[in-house]
Amino acid sequence: MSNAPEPRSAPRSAPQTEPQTQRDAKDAALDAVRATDPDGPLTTDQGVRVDDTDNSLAVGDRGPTLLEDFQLREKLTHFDHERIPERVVHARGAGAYGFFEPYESLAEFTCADFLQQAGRRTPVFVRFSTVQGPRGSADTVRDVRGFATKFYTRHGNYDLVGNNMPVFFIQDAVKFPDFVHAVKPEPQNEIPTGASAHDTFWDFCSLQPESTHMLMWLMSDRAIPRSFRMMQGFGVHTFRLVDRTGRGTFVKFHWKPVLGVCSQVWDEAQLTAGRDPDFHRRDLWEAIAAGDFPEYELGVQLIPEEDEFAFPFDLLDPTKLVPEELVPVRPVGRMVLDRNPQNFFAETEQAAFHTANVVPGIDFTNDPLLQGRNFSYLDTQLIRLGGPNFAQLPVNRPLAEVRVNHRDGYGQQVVHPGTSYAPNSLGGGCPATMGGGQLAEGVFQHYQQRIDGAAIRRRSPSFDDHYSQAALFWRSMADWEQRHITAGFAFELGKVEDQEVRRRMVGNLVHVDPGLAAEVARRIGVPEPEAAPADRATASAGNDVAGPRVSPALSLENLRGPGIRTRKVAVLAAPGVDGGQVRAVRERLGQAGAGAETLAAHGGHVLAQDGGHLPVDRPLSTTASVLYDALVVPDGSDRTLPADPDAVAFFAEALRHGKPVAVLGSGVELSRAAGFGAPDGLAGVAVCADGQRPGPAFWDEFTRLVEHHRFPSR
Ligand code: HDE
Repeated sequence: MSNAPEPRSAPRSAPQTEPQTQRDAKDAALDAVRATDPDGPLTTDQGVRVDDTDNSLAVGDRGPTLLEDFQLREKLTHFDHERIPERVVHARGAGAYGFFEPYESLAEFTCADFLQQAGRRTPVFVRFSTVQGPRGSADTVRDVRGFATKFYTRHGNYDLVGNNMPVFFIQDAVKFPDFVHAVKPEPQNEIPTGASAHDTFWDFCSLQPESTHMLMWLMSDRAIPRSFRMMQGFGVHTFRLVDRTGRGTFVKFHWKPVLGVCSQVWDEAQLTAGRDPDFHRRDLWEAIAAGDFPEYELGVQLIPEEDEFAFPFDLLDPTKLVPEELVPVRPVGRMVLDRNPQNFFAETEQAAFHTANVVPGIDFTNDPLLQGRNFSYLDTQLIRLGGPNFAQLPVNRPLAEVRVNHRDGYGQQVVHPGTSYAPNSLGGGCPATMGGGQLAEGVFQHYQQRIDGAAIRRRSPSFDDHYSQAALFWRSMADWEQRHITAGFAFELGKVEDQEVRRRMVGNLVHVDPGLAAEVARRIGVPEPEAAPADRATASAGNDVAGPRVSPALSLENLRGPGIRTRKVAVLAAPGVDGGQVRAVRERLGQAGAGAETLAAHGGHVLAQDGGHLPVDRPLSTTASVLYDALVVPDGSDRTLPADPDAVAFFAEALRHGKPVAVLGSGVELSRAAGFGAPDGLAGVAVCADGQRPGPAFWDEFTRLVEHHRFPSR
């Protein structure tokens, strides 16, 4: 007998929580494949209605199951084949739909249709990811984050497949399998998951000094973002914009989050991985569901072709960035993510990005990493998505019309009538190519590059300088960022068993900064390396152009966003708490766009000082300070809070992780119980003394602290 509940009128597959947003063309196009009438009767794949899905067809009460049970066989067979290979890198990710709109026309530089008109919206799908870990790994590991955007433009799909760091580990795609084999878990035991702190990774990097610049980013707090909504994105390579006349302009792409760039601190990230391994995925989903749509500004660094050799590095070298002090980032549009997918597998997992998905007006350069990627992404989708028809999957389908002579293959969805070759006369010569040269609207024309040279296997000498920009990055960091980078190296190399690898890596760091190398050496117990030859800070690429000594645009200190929108604040409560204060702080934070949650020893309500019942959002035992950005300890809970180990740990952890804290009146007792005494004078802590009323000035100060995000100097 089945205990199945009665079918409901509203099926669960429909998104329940999402606010209605304006429907765009991609959303409307997906209607054609959305399961219709999911609350109708259950059927087989063949549409035959099923009377019982709980019992197999068997002989008598206790007899064998019959092969004849086609419903059982279909159900098991489909289940047996549910899994597809995960992405070989970037396996763990989360996606969202939205739109992009330019602020201005970029017609002066590119004929890309979606960049021609201010305010004209193009639907997008974005997938964020980690790199090393498998699909089920934790979100908050130290790692690079993928930031891949598919623009469904009127002239075909354009994919900007970037990362949250502007450089990469290697210069040539031929090294990618080596690099990935080294960073992935060790082959004998598949340890560690979602981490680069192991021998093979550092062995490779120590022998491959071109990775040094990227390692500086990886050891910095950029590798432990607070959320996908608060990290930058970069196209990494130098690409090329092409205008209607065929003129090219070099371009670097940047995404800047409107909320500012915020990171976790290392210990916090580690604890978060245990408390909520889905921390980033959940954050993205919940923000969109709540209508707090993540927004990023698209910026471009434009470099005229004649300036190709005007830099102290090679523009084709993906281990180099173009300092914003040399070429400012010009904001050209914004992207808003306003719709969660309805089915993770169908949409996010089956999304297939490809660097070679370009549209008229955007082209490649000879960056050897990019050239290899242009092969690899299509190739990997063939195995991952099971054949050549993955572009027909709903999430990948362009909004532009598709007319091809490709035929057949696994999972072909299109019923093509007529001929499939060119030239043909029987099909009326269709589909025809457009021809017509540069001016033909919407036709892809390859940038006409003059190339002449011998086929050689040799890295360009202009790629030789591996340390100048690593040193630039180091010099551009605030003190606390340098401390975190040092600690990052010490942690990772401290996990390396092979002493020679440790020593060699520290030897590389001398070229970045002798002080950094010496401190890391001391912490991991290897001899301090000899000083390097003079710092070649600005020389390279065969020319004498100087770069900046520091680049303030690289420091997180300068990338904080304005306001406190979407920050999460915990308010601790216990019997006797000042209920009015709790309500007031929640209201204030709400007005500023932040979310506050009241936490107590148990769920339900707590009895406040004024006799009122204060609703509790979560019991303390089910949550942790690492899941919040700031903490408020109101007046009046001093009788029980300081004796509650969960509350004491919550407070101590928030302080340790440099989070903004407001302590009001007798709330100070919790600070004492946590071993911090009276916390006056601690950076990032606002204290309202016992007997005083927190006025607007106090709450303004606390809001400023929350805006500052973290106080790592504490
Ligand atoms: Fe990727 N990369 N990559 N990569 N990459 C993949 O494609 C590859 C590189 C990036 O959310 C794979 O569909 C090579 C740089 C992102 O689906 C694969 C090289 C940057 C994603 C692949 C690189 C990236 C991928 C694995 C060196 C930043 C996830 C599954 C030549 C600019 C996209 C897949 C998503 C995924 C190859 C280097 C970003 C195997 C060969 C540099 C964001 O094709």
